[in-house]
Amino acid sequence: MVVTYSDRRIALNRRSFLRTTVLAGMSGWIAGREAAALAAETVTLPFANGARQLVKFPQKRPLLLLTTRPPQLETPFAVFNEGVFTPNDAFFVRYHHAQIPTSIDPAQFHLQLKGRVNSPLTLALADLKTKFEPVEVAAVNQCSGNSRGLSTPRVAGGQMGHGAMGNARWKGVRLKDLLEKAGVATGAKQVAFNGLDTPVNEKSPDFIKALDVDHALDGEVLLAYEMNGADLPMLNGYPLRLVVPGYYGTYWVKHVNEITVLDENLASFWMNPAYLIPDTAGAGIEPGTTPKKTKPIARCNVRSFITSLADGEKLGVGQPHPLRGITFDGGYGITDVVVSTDGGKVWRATALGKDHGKYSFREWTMPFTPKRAGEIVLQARATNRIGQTQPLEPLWNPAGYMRNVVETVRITAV
Ligand SMILES: Nc1nc2c(c(=O)[nH]1)N[C@H]1C(S)=C(S)[C@@H](COP(=O)(O)O)O[C@H]1N2
Ligand SMILES: [Mo]
Repeated sequence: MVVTYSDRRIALNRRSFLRTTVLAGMSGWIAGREAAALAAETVTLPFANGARQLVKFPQKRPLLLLTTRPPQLETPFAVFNEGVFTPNDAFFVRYHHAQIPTSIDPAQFHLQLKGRVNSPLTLALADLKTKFEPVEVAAVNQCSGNSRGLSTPRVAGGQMGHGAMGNARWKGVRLKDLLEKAGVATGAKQVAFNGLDTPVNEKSPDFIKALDVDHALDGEVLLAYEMNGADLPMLNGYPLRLVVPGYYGTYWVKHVNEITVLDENLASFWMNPAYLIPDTAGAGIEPGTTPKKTKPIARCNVRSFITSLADGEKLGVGQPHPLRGITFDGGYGITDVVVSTDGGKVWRATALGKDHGKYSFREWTMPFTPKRAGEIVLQARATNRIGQTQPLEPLWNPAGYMRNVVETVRITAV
């Protein structure tokens, strides 16, 4: 019998109230027969070398394994059909460095706010939860490289399908409130965020990201300690993470324990040269070339997905199947999703579901009944409030960032 990690975790949690044990067994978790048994279940993503084991990590259900150290896990796409909020145990995981915290005592954790401020602060987790107004926002966290595996020509980097995104209700405190308490010095330019994870050697650059001061003070950026009504899972940044609504996941620093106000732009590998996109419409350039001019990646572009059907599924002719999916953008708000069931000739309106806020996934639905037997090519295309939509042909860039082409699902009516 396979003893999964969760069994051990439950046993540990009974003994200890503290969070300190949560990832304690991680070092030995995938060994011998367990690994073989777990490897039996795989998902195959639609590109070469797309087979992924479904592997269970602490506080997670089995997710698609990209790398083990650091854990990089993708959400099985079917999860997105279950609702617009991604359950914590299904939420994707992304790290750059293998030395990640596996045990944090919330009573010992402190956040430091320093640099170009009038009075530096050191705050305990309890201070954050009791001394500042709690706020909650529904927002999508999407990796810049979500769907990168589908780039043609292929590009280097984590070969992900569409599962490096998720939507949650994030609860925490406004970054603005903390910065105002400390008092930002005049002339400050950026605010830098560092978390508890570190590279395995001192030559690799620590993962530090920064936001412009105006952005940091806009009242929307949060330091979140809860996700969907529960503590953040360890792998999603326990006990505190940055939430930057509308912006790609790279800015959503996990395990944040150090905030530094700077009077210049942060010189960090992870700001430049990493995470730069071509400074062109849609961040696309001629496939195989190098961009002439770049800029830091910022807001998510418009996307929509069909979630109720997957490639290769069969529907009965004359059998109604309500089509369903999700849509989102970088915070302007989706106004419209149209769907084609004939490979892009005719596009029909869909109904948008409940609006959970302009940063959330939103459901769309459309009644559909296959009329005759044969292949059916399904596509969804969203438009946002400022008229941005999804390209019909994929845009390409060297890092495979910001894919948002209209995706295609091919099914068969029988
Ligand atoms: N401390 C820390 N925070 C981080 C990262 C990291 O490597 N270290 N990766 C970032 C990237 S690239 C993404 S896409 C998101 C992913 O968030 P998740 O792991 O909670 O899904 O975390 C961001 N925050
Ligand atoms: Mo990412």
